[in-house]
Amino acid sequence: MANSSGSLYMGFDLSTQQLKGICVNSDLKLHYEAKVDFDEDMSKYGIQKGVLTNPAEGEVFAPPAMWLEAVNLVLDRLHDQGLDFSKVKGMSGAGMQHGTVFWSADAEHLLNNLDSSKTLVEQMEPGSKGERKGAFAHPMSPNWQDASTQKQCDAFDARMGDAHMLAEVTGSKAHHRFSGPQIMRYRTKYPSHYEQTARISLVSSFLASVFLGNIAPIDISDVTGMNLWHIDKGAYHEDLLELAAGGKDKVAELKKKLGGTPESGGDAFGTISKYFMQRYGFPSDCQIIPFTGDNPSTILALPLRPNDAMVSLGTSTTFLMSTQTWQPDPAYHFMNHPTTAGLYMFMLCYKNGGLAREQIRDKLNSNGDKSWDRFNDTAVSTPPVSQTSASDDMRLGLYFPRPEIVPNLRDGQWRYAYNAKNGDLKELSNDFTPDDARNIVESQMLSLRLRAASLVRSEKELATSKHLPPQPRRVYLVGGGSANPAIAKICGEVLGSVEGVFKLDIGGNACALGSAYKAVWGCERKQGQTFEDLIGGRWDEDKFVKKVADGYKEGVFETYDEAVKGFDKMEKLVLKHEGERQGTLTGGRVFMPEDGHGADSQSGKAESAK
Ligand code: XUL
Repeated sequence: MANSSGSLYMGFDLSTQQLKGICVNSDLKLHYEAKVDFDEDMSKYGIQKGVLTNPAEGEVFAPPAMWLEAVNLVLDRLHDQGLDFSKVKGMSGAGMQHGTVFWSADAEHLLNNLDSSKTLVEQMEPGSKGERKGAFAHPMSPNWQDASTQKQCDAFDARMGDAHMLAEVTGSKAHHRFSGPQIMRYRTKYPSHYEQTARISLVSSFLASVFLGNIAPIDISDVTGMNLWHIDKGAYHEDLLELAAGGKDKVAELKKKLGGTPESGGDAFGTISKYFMQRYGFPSDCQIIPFTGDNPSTILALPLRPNDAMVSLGTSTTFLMSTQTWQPDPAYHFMNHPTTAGLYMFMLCYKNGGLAREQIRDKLNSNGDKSWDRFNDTAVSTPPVSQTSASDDMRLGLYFPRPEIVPNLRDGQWRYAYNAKNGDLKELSNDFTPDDARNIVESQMLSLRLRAASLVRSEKELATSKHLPPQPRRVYLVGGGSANPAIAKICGEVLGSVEGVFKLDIGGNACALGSAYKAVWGCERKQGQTFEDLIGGRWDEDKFVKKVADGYKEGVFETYDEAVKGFDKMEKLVLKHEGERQGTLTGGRVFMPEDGHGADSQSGKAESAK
């Protein structure tokens, strides 16, 4: 299709706390953006930070009815800004990964026959006493922060042999939040609701379904966040389905509930439903391009090349790369790339991030001041790993205000001195010192460097044409912490990205932008044209990204090479000590709950200097 000027494309991001809607043109420029904040706008649902919880069972969930209400509201807000929906030729969207929505047998009919004079929620979740009516067989959607499925996770790992084998097959070991274990628990906790569930969507395909007016397929990338998809075969894994469904004879029924997953991330599911044409004036040919998970969508916010990395510095930390290398491991995730067959998305998801840095900032300020000035000044004036000379010990630490899963460790802080010459580790007093400002950022970046090491390759330094040690080509920062120059500087020094550290400077939010770009690609690509090619061709580097820090620095990078070894050793030692401690406390099996975590990619207040 030709690059039709005047066309607009929408992208949505349905995250834990907000629904964002944005609009770009064919040249990828941002024109409109609006959001609905659940705590602010939807407090009547009783949610906090977008969710409801049942701490006794580790459950975290949210009502899809609230999201329906948010869809109307975000479109109303875009309309109030002057968005002419009749120009919208296509849309795509993203949803927080892993969450499931359980549709009733009436859902499809309801979605198909909506009265445009009424809101979505009044027609699809009319409220019921006793028997459920409306579009949902179950009123809640388990959230990615849910931690109620340890038993089911054990069963999933065991079904393939162990966590390594499950990761080998599905790209990830069993995780509490992943949809397979969640569906298994739902079936046993709410058998009648499971029975009444005609279809199961992920959060992304739920949102796509609303716009499509039919239950939309789960997309090729988000399907790999379920622990159910055999990545190599490109199909659901029968044994894992059997486990989730509760028997061989139940597999076909679960398959039907899940529906098919098309191979292409770019072929439209269909056109927008009549409801949105009549109520908002969308054109009848507005294409619904597959909606995907928030992390896969985030990597589409720019033409990310192999060996480029994205680091999302929100409440949690996420590291994303697009790669051809298939190297699964229980410590991280491999997922199908959302647009390009043969590519994978490598993802590291930490639970800790912004909060850990804020704690150190608050210790440094000590007067309740929330400014980052002192933290930043201290961080950049402290030498790498607190070494004033190469013979000094390196100061390393772990800072986890919340239980972490990379590695699987309780909340707490640990500080060590590492002697790089003889490999000795000495535990330090666990009290705060100002060096922590640098050491905490180093700690977070060293963990990324350690785990991404085998995926990055050697780059040639442009100026000298010299081959450098393996490292990312570029690091792109997104999320609240990306506004902080000290974090960007240390990130560049530790990860050593040869071209430096960059920040998206296009406005909007990376995840919603990725979706809008996916819609542009889905609608305007020529036969066989890849996402990278189309978006790369329209990408205005000077306007869309800003270099915020240098990367590779000879000498510093090599110092961190030594530090990574010490960091790895320190983590293993702490894990061993904690294992022993737990063992003596419980007298038996060591169980470290894998609490919720992840990249609600744009969350976290901006860690700017002011
Ligand atoms: C990823 C994850 C989170 C959610 C919410 O595995 O659980 O990043 O996608 O953002």
